[in-house]
Amino acid sequence: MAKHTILALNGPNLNLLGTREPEIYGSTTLDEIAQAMQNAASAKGWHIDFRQSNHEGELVDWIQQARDSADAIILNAGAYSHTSVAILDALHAAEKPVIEVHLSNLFKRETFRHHSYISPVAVGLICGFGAKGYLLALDALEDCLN
Ligand code: CA2
Repeated sequence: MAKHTILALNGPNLNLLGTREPEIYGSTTLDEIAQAMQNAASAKGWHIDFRQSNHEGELVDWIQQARDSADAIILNAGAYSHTSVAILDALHAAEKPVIEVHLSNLFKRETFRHHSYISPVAVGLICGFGAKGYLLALDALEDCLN
C-alpha cells in the first residue's frame, strides 16, 4: 500500500493545457503532468489522486473528501484562486497540508492575479515554473509528511 495519498487538484480551463496559449502556460498537457506526477510519486512510494474540474462546487466536494482520503493537497485552482472564498473555507476544514501551484508567474501578470485566497492556508506557493511546479510541489511535501 502507498505510504501517502496526495490529492492533486486542478481548476477551471486547465483541461485546455497544451492546446492553446503555450506562451503563457507551456505546451505540456494536463495528462502529461498527471503522468509525470504519478512517476515521481511512485518513486517516493506515494499515490497521486489527480483530478480536474471546471466547477467550483465539485472542487469544494473533493477538498472536503480529502479530509478522509488524502494526506496532502497540491492545488492549482486556476482562476478560482483569485475569487473563491468557498475553496478557502473547504481547505480550512480539510486540515491537510496544501501546496499552491501555478504554471505562470502570477506577479508578472495582471494585478487581479496577484491575490490568491488560497495562499494564506497553503504551506507555500510555487509559481512561474510551468509544469515542473507540480513536481517541485511533490518534493516540497517531503518535509510536511512523515
Ligand atoms: O498559472 C496558472 O497556473 C493559473 O492558475 C492558470 C489559470 C489562471 O486563471 C490563473 O490566474 C493562473 C488559467 C488556466 C487556463 O489554462 C488555459 C490553458 C490553455 C489555454 C487556455 C487556458
